Amino acid sequence: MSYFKPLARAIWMVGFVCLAPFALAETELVMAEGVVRKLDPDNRKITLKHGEIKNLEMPGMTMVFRLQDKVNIDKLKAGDKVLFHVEKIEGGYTITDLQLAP
Ligand SMILES: [Cu+2]
Repeated sequence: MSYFKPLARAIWMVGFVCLAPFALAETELVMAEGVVRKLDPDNRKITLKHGEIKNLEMPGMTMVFRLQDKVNIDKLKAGDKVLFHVEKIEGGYTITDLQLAP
């Protein structure tokens, strides 16, 4: 049964190499805190009073963000606390992930 060990190791290695990028992507998603000030669903925009955004080195302020198509704001209202991830896409600050703060 000694051939089992290298096989198990090989499977483990392949699994690690395949899953590592997903694990990295997960930890790289920096979430910032914000409070909804204004919603503009027609123009896919949202105004947030936000805390520090570490991945963009931006201090806290109130500003307008673009919303990526996949981000759903139907259930949001002014005053809601949210956690969100924002990236600079084509020169605009774009929210790519947003959820209600627990
Ligand atoms: Cu800002």
